[in-house]
Amino acid sequence: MACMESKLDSKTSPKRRNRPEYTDYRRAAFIRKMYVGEIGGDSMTKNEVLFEVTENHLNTGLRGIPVGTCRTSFVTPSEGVHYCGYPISELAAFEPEDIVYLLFNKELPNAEQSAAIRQDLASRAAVPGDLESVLKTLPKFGHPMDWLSVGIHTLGMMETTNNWKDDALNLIARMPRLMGLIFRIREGREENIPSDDTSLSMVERFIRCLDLHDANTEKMKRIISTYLVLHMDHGGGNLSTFAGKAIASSKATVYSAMAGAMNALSGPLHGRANQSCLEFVLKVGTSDPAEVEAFVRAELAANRPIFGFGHAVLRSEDPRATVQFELGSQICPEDENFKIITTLREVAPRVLSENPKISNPNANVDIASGALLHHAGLTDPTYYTTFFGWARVAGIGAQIVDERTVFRGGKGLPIYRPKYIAEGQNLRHVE
Ligand code: AMX
Repeated sequence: MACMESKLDSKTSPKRRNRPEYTDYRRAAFIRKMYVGEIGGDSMTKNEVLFEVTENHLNTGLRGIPVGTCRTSFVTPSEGVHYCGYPISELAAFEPEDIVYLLFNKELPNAEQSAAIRQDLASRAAVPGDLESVLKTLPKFGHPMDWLSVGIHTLGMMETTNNWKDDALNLIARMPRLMGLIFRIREGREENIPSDDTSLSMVERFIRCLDLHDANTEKMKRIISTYLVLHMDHGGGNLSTFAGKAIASSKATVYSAMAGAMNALSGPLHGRANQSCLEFVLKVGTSDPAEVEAFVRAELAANRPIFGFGHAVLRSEDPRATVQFELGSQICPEDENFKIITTLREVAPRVLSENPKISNPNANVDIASGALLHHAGLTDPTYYTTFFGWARVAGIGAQIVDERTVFRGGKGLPIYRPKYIAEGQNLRHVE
């Protein structure tokens, strides 16, 4: 096995020393080059050494090890996620349909293309079977992410074309109805569900299905639209995207791959963190700075995480958090939860900075999304990860289509097969 002297940061803990991203100067150089466009696409030469694998890299969850290329998005430590080169902060005001177009076509649509993608999605939107009857059989106490995964599988059983792009776009177009039905049926509001109106936008179709009489639908639309745009993609290696692409590499269907991706997203270390964040905000329960600081310190003393702060890649406030704070200050500055997260945003980074091992004490995307969804009338945090999943279906779908139909001159990537090295398994024989 090739071994290389690692350049260790003297400030790093032994635990961090084992992480490739902190120990391998080649990775730092690789990332720098990638961000300035020296690596990727046509500029990559086939023989260039990108990374050297040492024993330190084993059993680290592939963290930081380059395994492929991504045409839809990348993440930088300072500006966060970019879709097809555009920093997310510049895309936040677009409609979700336009960002679906961007992820699939790698260009923002002009007015004509924008109208065409809406029409295309509308033409694919009708659910091709009795989804309601299937959802009505599911246990009401099951987690909404499990409902989402079953719902996606069910859509696949109802119709799969086996054309990667058609299946990905069909699923994106059917997600609003699936999402609305999950809410309605799981909450026991099974009667008088409005029929789908495919002439509406994706978010409007979800809101129509939800049919919450006391909700401010304009605010809800703005909050959910922004949420979807901010969460649609996040590079190629996040767990749900990676899992979805790995499953699709066996030529399983888009629906099977996406249901698997949603299962990965449902974990508390991945997508379900946004549910935990709002639960955390509700637990803080005050926007008084001194009380919030005492709460944060008590949580840290009890070895509990300060939800909504920190990030594996970003080293400044996540621009997706900044966008949502700006949105909240426009539409709900007096909302109690919004006031709590505003105080947390001032207090927590200062307290977390006292601990030098925390790489990024600033707010992440999850700090604000729950407070905004709550303000919109979606008050049960158990559902929040399904919005994340809804959004990610676009990015994961686009990445699956790229891997299956664009890479290797259109032949698609081979089936994923990373190497594992045998441990504790000396050859022996049954006596
Ligand atoms: N509260 C308490 N401790 C924190 C912390 C926080 N917000 N952020 C980092 N730390 C701790 C880590 O647990 C780690 O401790 P350890 O050495 O004892 O294991 C140490 O500081 C160093 O961590 P790091 O290198 O700065 O970050 P990471 O890549 O290991 O973890 C993350 C990143 C997001 C998991 C972490 O910051 C965290 O747990 N945050 C709180 C939970 C949260 O908000 N999750 C949502 C993530 C949103 C997202 O990524 N999309």
